[in-house]
Amino acid sequence: MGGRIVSKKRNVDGNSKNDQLEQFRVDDKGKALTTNQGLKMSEDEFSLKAGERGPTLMEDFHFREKLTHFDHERIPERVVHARGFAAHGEFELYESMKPYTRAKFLNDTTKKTPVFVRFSTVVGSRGSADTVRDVRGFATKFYTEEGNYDLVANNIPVFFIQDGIKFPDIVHAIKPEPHNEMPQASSAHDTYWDFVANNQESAHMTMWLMSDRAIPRSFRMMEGFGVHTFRYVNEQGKAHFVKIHWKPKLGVHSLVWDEAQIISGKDPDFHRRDLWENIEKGNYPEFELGVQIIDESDEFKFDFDILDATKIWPEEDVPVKIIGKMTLNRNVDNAFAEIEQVAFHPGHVVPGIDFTNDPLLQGRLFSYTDTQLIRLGGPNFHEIPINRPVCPFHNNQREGYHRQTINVGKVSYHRNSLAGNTPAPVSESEGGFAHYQEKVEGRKVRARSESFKDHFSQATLFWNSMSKPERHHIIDAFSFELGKVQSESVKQQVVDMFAHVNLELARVIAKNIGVKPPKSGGSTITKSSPALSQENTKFKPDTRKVAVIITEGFNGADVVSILDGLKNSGVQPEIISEQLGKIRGFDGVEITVDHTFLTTDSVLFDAVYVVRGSSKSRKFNKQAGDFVYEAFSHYKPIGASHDGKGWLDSDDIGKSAGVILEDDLNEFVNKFVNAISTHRFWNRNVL
Ligand code: HDE
Repeated sequence: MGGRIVSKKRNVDGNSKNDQLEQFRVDDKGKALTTNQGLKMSEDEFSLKAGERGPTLMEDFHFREKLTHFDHERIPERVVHARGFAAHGEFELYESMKPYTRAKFLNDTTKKTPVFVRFSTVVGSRGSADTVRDVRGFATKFYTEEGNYDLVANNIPVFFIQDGIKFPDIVHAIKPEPHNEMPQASSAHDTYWDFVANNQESAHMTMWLMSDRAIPRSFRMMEGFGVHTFRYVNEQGKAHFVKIHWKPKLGVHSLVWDEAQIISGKDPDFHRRDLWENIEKGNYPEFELGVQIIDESDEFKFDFDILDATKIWPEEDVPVKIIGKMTLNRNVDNAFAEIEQVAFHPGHVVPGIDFTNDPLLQGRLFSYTDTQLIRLGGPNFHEIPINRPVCPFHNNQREGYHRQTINVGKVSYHRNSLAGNTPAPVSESEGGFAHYQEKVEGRKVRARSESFKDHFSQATLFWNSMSKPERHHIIDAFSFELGKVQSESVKQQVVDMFAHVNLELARVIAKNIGVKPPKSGGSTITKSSPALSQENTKFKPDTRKVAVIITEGFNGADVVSILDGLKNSGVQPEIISEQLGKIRGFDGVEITVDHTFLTTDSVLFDAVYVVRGSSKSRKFNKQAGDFVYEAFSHYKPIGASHDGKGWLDSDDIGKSAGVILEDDLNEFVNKFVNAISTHRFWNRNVL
């Protein structure tokens, strides 16, 4: 096939999805320019005209083809989750799940399953910023030998609504308001909060949305949750209820809100850049797969309905069993072809995985194919390379827009005799999917089960589980968002509603936003779930970014030894100075500068190491001082050499928690790395 080929890096490598994608990759480099019909062209910059200064001619097929293709380059963005980024990887199983599910990729610990994962925000349009306050999508396509299995998850374990029929309502409410299309990518406006107050099933999810979970530090540092209760079904036909989790090896970490907002301007691509760069550097993100399992006979043993998607199963009550690990190890070749065209669907399952009657899940089972039909332009989107299963697929579906398969033969119906009655369904023992035979009976009703009507207990459980700083962040987030709401009535309704979650919480918010403090409310729930607090996650120095502020005349030997010490601990230092190029220490050591204060910003780093040097430039000193103070006020670790201490004198920064001064060189690296592992120091005196 002319023109098809490819960088060595991506060549066939035994990953069955990568091997399959190889045949579709085209490298145009070094080739003659042709039309789409393969005609080589002698000119590509001037349209065909009647005279040098005359009108362009209709006959110019090259011009028409080029412009027409360009005019049709865009497809509709996803109605939700429009902005996203993705990577390839693989899943390996630690322990066979055979007792629970017959899914082959969950039975055989010797096999690796190729995966493609798309992370996203929900509300913003495709060009919006990464670090907005929002839920993150976390959708994984497993290319298994039995067909594609999609785990279309979020980084928050519950949802705004309980029934799929209300999805257009919540989305209309949270998207920019229709009359002026503002605000972009934000829930801080009247219609979202009006929805919340008048649809109180959203209480629990709103607590999560106002928490640090909604401003993750990185896609690599988020949990993923399948949200719904699914079913695993084993070879004997026995079923268990399951909830599915992804647990990041780096722990679950967040930004602070002020920082997140600044990053939206300084680097709107912050999360995708972080994912891309770390994969390029070989810092492959890893997530462990966990399952919570409930026996069918225990369905009614909980004080909530396990089919209600606004409820979690507290991990302390139903432990998460870790069964495997996913590693993301390859960036995409082409964002449109792969990330924009990938089509996920919670209904893409394999034998051994089945649904429950969760009314939210039931709604999703309809919506995803429907949305792909408009977004990807017809029923053959499964043939787009990123969406193709790695196993063969055969049926009697034919034709439609953009059909690529050339099905040979004259038979395209079942049952037939002309093709020996094939393609034919196969039995379960031969790998055929059979729906779980759940017994259902009932009247046709438009109603919601009584067991779905407690909207506040788990919202309180969440609040009870938060640490002091996390509670402060939640109060600040409510106060920010409701502070942007215009309607006094909506503000009051929300405060009155959240009094049922926690009276004190509602009173503080009421004070901050200038409405009447609620007189009644409160909750009798005292239970907490430590697993919900990010304070109980893993803290590691790995891949944390440290800004090294330095000018000419530094102590080269010391700096090199400290940078090596940091790198050996997994930390990623980057050098910031007055200008790009190289700078020299007084002992002749040279260091390459990565950024200036023009090209980067304090908010883009996890910690700062202030080396200084001999620069007397007032501008540099001012910029460096601001940089350090900003990091300080975002509670980040700061390390300083003897020279660098000068920037820390004011505001007593030098005496604060998480500020490490370089007294003894060896000790310094250890102490600074420990501080970096702590991530943030909340007990600082920050105005
Ligand atoms: Fe989605 N959702 N959703 N959703 N969802 C879509 O499908 C929908 C829900 C989630 O990276 C859409 O291809 C309905 C819960 C992710 O491509 C659409 C309901 C959870 C993604 C759709 C829900 C999700 C989507 C838009 C309520 C967490 C991005 C474009 C019944 C478990 C996937 C598309 C990607 C995308 C419908 C609720 C996760 C319109 C009707 C709950 C991660 O089909």
